[in-house]
Amino acid sequence: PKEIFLKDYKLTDYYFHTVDLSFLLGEEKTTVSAKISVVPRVDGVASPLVFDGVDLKLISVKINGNELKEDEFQVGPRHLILTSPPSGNFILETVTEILPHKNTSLEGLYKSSGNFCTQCEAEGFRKITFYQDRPDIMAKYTCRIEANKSLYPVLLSNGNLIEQGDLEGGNHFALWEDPFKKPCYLFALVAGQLESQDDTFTTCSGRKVALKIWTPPQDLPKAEHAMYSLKAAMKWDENVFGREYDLDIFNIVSVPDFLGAMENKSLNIFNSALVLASPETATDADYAAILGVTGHEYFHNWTGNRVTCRDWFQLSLKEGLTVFRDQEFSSDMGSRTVKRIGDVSRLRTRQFPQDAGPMAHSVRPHSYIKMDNFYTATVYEKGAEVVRMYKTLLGSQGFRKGTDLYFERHDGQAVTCEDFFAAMRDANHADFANFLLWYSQAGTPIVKVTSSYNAEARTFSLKFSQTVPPTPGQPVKEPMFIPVAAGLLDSSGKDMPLSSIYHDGKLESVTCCGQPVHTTVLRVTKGEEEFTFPDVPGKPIPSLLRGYSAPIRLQSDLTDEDLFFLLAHDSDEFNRWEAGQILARKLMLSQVVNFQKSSPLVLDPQFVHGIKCILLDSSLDKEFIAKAITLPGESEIMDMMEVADPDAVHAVRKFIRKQLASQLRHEFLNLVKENRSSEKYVFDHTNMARRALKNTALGYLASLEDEEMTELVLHEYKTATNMTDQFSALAAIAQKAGKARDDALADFYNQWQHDYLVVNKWFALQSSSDIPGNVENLYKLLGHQAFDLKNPDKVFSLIGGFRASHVNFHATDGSGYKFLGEVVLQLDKLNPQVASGMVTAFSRWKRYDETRQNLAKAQLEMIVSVNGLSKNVYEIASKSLA
Ligand code: HT7
Ligand code: ZN
Repeated sequence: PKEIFLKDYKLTDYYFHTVDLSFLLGEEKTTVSAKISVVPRVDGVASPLVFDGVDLKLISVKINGNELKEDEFQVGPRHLILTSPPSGNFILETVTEILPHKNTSLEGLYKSSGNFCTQCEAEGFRKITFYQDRPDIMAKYTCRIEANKSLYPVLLSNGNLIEQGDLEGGNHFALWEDPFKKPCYLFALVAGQLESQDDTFTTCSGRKVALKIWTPPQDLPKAEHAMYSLKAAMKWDENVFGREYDLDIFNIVSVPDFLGAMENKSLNIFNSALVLASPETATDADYAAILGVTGHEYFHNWTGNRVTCRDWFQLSLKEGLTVFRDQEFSSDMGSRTVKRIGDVSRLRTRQFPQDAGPMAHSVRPHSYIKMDNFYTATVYEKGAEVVRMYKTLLGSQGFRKGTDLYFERHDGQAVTCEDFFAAMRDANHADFANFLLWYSQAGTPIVKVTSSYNAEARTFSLKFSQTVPPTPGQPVKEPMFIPVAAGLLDSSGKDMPLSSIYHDGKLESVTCCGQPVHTTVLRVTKGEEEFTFPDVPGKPIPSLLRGYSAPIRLQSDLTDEDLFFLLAHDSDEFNRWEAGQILARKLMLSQVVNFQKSSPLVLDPQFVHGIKCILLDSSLDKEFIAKAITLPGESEIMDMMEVADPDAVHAVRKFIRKQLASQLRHEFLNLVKENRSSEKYVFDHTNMARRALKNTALGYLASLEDEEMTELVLHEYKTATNMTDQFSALAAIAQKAGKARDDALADFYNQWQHDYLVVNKWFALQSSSDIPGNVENLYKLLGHQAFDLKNPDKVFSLIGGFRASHVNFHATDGSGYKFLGEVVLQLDKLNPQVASGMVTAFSRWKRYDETRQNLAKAQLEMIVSVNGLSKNVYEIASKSLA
């Protein structure tokens, strides 16, 4: 397959001014008529014009009203080429036929549970009609939809509804007009039996916007939280970024067969799991995801839609920025620290491994075979960290000046990451040194820092050295610009006031409005660099990388004693959590060594004491406590090992959890009792935090596996009044194989079998289970009546969930690898995007021992040898083998 390179970007010879689409939706086929006004970029030049088109049957093609003769165009499986178009502006009209009911790829126009819907990002529009399917072609659209009225009473597209009516033969039509020019990936159409929950939002300039959330009729009551989230997002974007909504209507449609959610102009389409919620059926995590994703898609209206990407290599321009915006939104709606902890954990578990593996790529990739494979944690999450670093360097006001300038300069344009960088720089007259390397260099920088205190000179120095590991195609790296937010704690745990710093032979002031600060941002830009704080009265404990100010791996010379001190005192709550995590990682790694030597495992009493202090500190936020007492995940520990050993890491994590539960049994029991839910479910931070703490404590207690605790967990399961508590209790019971587990899982399915979203949780809980030999159970679940390989959510739950159980997926008999290999091939025939998402689980096979390596490699080789494999799966599998 052909690889596409960023360096080969070229403007097209033609652009499009207006696009008028007309759809006749039928049960057997859909007819799409497109009328495009074409403008040559250079007048008088008449080079061939190439349109993308996949799985389209061309019925007719006309230029300026005249049917083209056979020698005036060529049509193939992926293109339509006008060989000698007119030299000036002209109107192209095509008629094509497509088969939405046969389209299982979930891109282009397809049917989702009986309703028509579209997904055009990244390159799905070419499955609808012939077009120059790339984001720098921006045009104004109208869309006429005609369909049977009783089967498809609701007909939606982008922009404003300007006409509708009934037609002969039971059909009806709707005509939509979008006044904003847009790239085709933002085109959307929905037709079906839907009802809407309606509300309004009055914008800051006093315009009333109609808000509609469309769902199948039975789901309508579950759209309330999504509506709340949408209104909150609209208000927040006005307050924080000064961005007002620009049309009179905003629609969200909830469909069950959809990959994630999509920001189509004024017609967002969401997977139902990201819209529907009720206290009985959705967990706090679901509620939080709905808030975040609703915000994310809405925020795209400015960051992505009004200002879009020049080409797909610039994806992070819209996605990194919009993830940053949704993270900030969720922070402002709940707890900033807890949100940051969650986001950093996600980065570490999802992005770091990618940055260290065969698919490592920069935030702006240099090449791709299939763009869909680059909707990655690197582009999204690391991209968001890059945006966050601008804010860290410029402060809130400087950052806002930068975004204001960005929107002012580029509204209505398709631009690049450099344009965003330039707006930030120019609005602040800032010196960003080599900051742009964050877009082009892959790999997670490793920063080492050592500290020294000179009592005589009263100075405290920090010496940094950085390296960026080699990644595929980038063997040698340059030093990056790393903002390190730092503070110094005195012996009582208070922040020392900071006024100046020696750096590069100069004394620089770090005051703010003439006042000393408690946190300053060190600009680390070289391979080796030193910063010295003057006038430090006693040896401080440094708190470094506060708030996780850069996406790096920091290795400091802090002792365990220093870390316990930070855990107890740091004014930066993120770093309090971080200190606990570093201690836990050290502890876990030391016990992994013991496990591998068959020596007894031991738990450091100081660690237990540190956890106990956190548990009993009533001044702390309860969700923060829940996070602080949660051990780093198995993948994080494996990531730090020379050769990843899933069995050892699993055994150690289990051992420490059980020890903590046993030694802090009394405290955990009290937490469960004190934090039980009342009847009414409330979605706010206080209540979510209470539930998080109770359920984390319950999970610990269940790990004891004694009769009393089994009784307790069963009691919590039976008396739960909301899904958060019920599912947490079920997960706690399911830790241990046996009758209690089997009965509870059967009971849960019986209760919820009518609700596919809850059943998906039930699948995920079982597939991600660490109980020995669980792969057998997976084969059974594949054949379960509620499972369907065509539905991506079910696949993510059952197959995606399985990858989370390291012990079972990496079983040394190869059964886990074999299972995944078989499923990937079946999936590839139905939906290559979903299949390639699953095959990534193999990509880090070289991190394991020889037995596992051979087994995983054999599956990858088997996959790439298959005839007719999709480009999506081929790209991941072949790069993994390289
Ligand atoms: N911008 C959207 C991307 C998206 C997507 C990409 C590939 C395949 C399916 C997809 N569904 C949605 C979603 C977002 O990040 O906002
Ligand atoms: Zn997005």
